[in-house]
This record gives sequence, C-alpha cells and structure tokens, in this order.
Amino acid sequence: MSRAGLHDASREEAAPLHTPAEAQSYLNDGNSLRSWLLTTDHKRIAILYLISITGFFAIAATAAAMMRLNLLTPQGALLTAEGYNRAFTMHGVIMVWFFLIPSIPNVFGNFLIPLMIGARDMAFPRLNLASWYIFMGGGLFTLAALIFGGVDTGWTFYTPLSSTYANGNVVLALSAVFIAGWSSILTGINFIVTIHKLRAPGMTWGRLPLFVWTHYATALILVLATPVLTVTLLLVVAERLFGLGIFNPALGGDPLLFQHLFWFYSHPAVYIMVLPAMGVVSELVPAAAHKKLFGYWFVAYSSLAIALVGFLVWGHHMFVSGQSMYASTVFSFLSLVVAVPSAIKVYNWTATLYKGSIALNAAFLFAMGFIGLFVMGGLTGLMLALLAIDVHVHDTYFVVAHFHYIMVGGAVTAYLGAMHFWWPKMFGRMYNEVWGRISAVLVFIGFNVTFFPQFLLGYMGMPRRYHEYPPEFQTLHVLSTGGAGLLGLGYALPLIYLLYSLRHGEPASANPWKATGLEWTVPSPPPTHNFEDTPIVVREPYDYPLSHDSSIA
Ligand code: HEM
Ligand SMILES: [Cu+2]
Repeated sequence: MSRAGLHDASREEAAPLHTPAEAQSYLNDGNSLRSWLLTTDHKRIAILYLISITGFFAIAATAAAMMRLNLLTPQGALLTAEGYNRAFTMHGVIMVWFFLIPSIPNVFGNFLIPLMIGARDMAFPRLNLASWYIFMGGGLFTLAALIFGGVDTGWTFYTPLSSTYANGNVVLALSAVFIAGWSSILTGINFIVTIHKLRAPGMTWGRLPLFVWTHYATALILVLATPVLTVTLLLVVAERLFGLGIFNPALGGDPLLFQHLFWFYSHPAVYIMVLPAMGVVSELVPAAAHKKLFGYWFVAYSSLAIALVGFLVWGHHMFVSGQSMYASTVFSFLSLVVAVPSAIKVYNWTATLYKGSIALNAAFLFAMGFIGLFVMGGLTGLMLALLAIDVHVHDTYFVVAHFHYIMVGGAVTAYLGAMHFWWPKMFGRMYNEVWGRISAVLVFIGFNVTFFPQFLLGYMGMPRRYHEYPPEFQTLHVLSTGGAGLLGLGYALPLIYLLYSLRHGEPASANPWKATGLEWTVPSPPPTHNFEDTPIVVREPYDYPLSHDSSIA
C-alpha cells in the first residue's frame, strides 16, 4: 500500500501533518529558473504549459475583443477590412493550435496521467520536455507572424488564397503550425507508451480512470491525424515559395485537394479538443455525485469509437465545395453516426447524477456548464451535418456559433472545471469557493449571451468573416459583444482568485473532495517522485462512496 492511503488523507484534513511549505514537493524541488526550464518532471512540464498557454490565450482573446468591438456598428467601429481579416486569423490560429489543442492534454494530461496510473513519470520524460520546447518554437513563429504584420487567410489556410494570392506572413504562420504539430505528435506517442507500459500492478484497463481512456483516444488522433496536417502545410509552403503546383490547376494541381487534407486532420482535431474535456467531466461528475460512474465501458469504448469514426466525416465541411452528391450523402450519414458515441456519454453522466447527493461546488458547476453547452453544440452539429440545412447556413454565423458552443462552451468550460478540481492537488492550496461559483455562473451566462445570438444571425444570413454588415443585424451583434464582456469577466476572475490562493489559500489536504483515483492518495502538492512505493491497485474505479477503512491502493 502506498504511504498516503485515503484513510490517512482524511485524517490529514482535520489536522494537517505538515504545512506544504515544509514538505518536499515537486514545487519546492529547486527554485532556480534552470531547475524549471531543464526539468523532466511531468508535473513541472505541465506547469510550463499552463503558463505558456495562458499567455497565448490572452493574445487570442485580445484579437477576439477587437473583433467584437468592431462589430458594434454596421460600418465596423475599429478595424479596417484588412485588419479584421488579420484579427480573425490570429485569433483562430492561436486559439486552436496554441491554446485549445494543448490545453487539457498538455496541462492536466501531463500532470495527471502518471499519477492516475501509479507511475513515477511519463515513459519518455526528456521527450516530454522537448515537446514543450518545440511547442514554444512554434509559438515564437506565430508571434513573429503577428509582429511582422499578421496573416489574412483565416485559420483554415485554404488554397489558392494561402498558396498564391494572400499577402502577409503566410509562410511564417504555416511554419508555426507545422512546428507545433510535431509537439502534438511527440506528446501523443508519450501518452500511448505511458498508458501501455507504466500502469501500476493491478491497474488493469478496466480500472483506468476515464480521464486516462479519453487521453488514450486523443493520443491516437494526435499521432494518426497530425502528420497529415504537417505535411499538407509544408506543401503549401513549398507551393508559395517554389511554385510547386500541387494545389494550382494551371500546373495540374487541385485547390480542393487542400480542403480534403486539411479537414482529414481538422475534423478529428475537433475531437482532440473535446475528448479530453469529456475525460474531465467523467471524473468531476462521479466525484460531485458521490456515485459510481454509470456505464464505465460504454464511456471508455465510446471514446475509441469517436476517435475512429471521427476520421470518416471530414467531407461535411465541403458540402458546397462541389464534391459529388454521392460523397456528400455518405459524409452526411457518417456525421450522424459519429454523434451517437457522444450522446452515449451525455446519457451516462446524466444517469450518474440521478439520485446522487450532489455537491454543487465550483468544479461541478463548470462540468454542468460543459454538458449543457456541449449538447447545444452537438445538436447544432447534427443540423449542419444534414445537407439540406448546411447548404443554407454554410459560412454563416450559424457555423461560428456551433463550433464555439463545442470548443469554448464545451472544451474551455471543462478546462476551467479541471482547473478548479485539481488546483488543490497541483498547488496544495484551496481557492475561494464562492468566487469559483460566481465565475462558473458568469461564464455560463456570458457565453450564452455572446453566442446564442450568432445562431440567429447566421440563420438570418449574416456571413462569417465580414467586418461590416447591414444595419438590421446590429441589435444581435451588440448583444453578442455585451455577452463577450461578461464572458471575459468570467474568465478573468479565476486568474485573480487562483493566483491569490497560492499565497493566501488554506493548505489543501491530500483528498479535499473525497474523490477516488490514485492522484488523491499522494500529498498535495505531490512529491517529485509521486509515490513513495509503487501502489498496488485492488479496487474498481469510481468506487463511491469511499469506504474510509480501505484505500484505493
Ligand atoms: C465534438 C466536437 C466538435 C467540435 C470541436 C466542432 C468544431 C467545428 C468547427 C471548428 C467547425 C468550423 C470549421 C470552420 O469552417 O472554420 C465546425 C463546423 C462543422 N461541424 Fe462541428 N464540431 C464538433 C462536433 C460536430 C458534430 C458532432 C457534428 C455533426 C454530427 C458537426 C458538424 C459540423 C459541420 C457539418 C460543420 C460545417 C459547417 C459548414 O461549414 O457549413 N460538428 N465544427
Ligand atoms: Cu467536422
């Protein structure tokens, strides 16, 4: 049995055995910059990612704020047409590749997977650090593209615009994403090998926390889809610099080929963003309801199903590109199929809550926000997957609203849920719970006020990526900008009270939420080597309510 069983953990809460400052932890194991920048500790690497993606989020959010302010008036209140194009491109590129894709996997996956499976570190700790450096290299290229004047192709880099016509730093931006892609691939490999090879004795596949299952599925996508993107972007660079001709009809190429290759990566990539979020919610819901998760194997296998079927639906982004009607029909059908495993998860979370004694804490409120907003995003995805609807609303604000409901309402809300759930574990401090709840409610309301009007705008015909619009759309645009203000406040608050907690928060016990999972059996914050002795797992996952006389390990 590992040293800190759950039994000890609950005693520790009443009378802390030691203050976090005295105990050896990964946080005080060397304070120099060097000890952080050359660390191979998965927990410290997670913190490096946390800091860097918070910075990227701030830049991309600034671009979003500029766009929303611009859209306050029909003529465009702030930006030129060209400036607006550059703002949405930077916003999309940074949010997708430098915030959302690394968010839950690289921060919480890195921190938690070894702890959850009873390992001392990742399978390849130095590769893990290398992934962060590569990621930052990509980030520097993005910042360079921004500083030297930006890019106006949109995050989708469609040819022939990106390969032939666009001005600006297209090559820099493409290289940035190319480099970041390698970081993704290495992280994926590390996750897969770690989960296969480093599980503690007794940690069978059927005992893995679902967070680990969803990260396994995510890692498969990272490894199988990302190379397609990186090669494709490299081809566009070659086309721009050397006139290669892969996407140029005059040279025998085909611009539509780019869209196929891009979406072959980018539809699966939307699951890179959302599967880890589903993993987070699968931990938060049983912990809040104090109940065993309903339908463990359904949730586990539906993650794999999503990862695999997600590869077969990319053509739903190309219904109006001139692809054959036959292909569109098949893609439409498969898109409806891929929604089934997502729906299964939603039913299982709901069934878990049924008759639970639910603790309405901040982390759980964020998890509930995820479920509601994800369902809205998923159902509108089904609408878009129907050819008859998509032909009308393609390239309108309806699509913008759809993917923000999933990526922001869903994935970012779950990221904040994870932050509130595991913050005490990561930093050994409790934050102010009341402020946490206020932030969760603000995010939920602010999000809906921002993005619901965009469904209506799109349905009425407002195209996406326009910097000005007919006056009849103004009311809804003003509403959306107002909501964005609330949402921004909801996002800024945690930054304040979480940072405040680092100095002034109550010391956290090993298991403040009385949750199952090996990560809660080690002190908060965990020692550098995670476990004193290798834990031996004898219990099933989500064995709620916790019986106090036994421990997981
Ligand atoms: C689960 C997570 C999902 C995420 C993160 C996501 C994200 C996105 C994104 C980013 C776009 C816009 C791409 C662009 O043009 O810039 C998009 C469009 C689209 N999504 Fe989703 N989506 C998700 C789920 C679904 C589901 C379940 C379906 C259908 C069953 C779906 C159907 C569509 C369709 C058809 C479009 C294209 C609309 C158009 O451009 O006309 N999505 N989604
Ligand atoms: Cu898609």
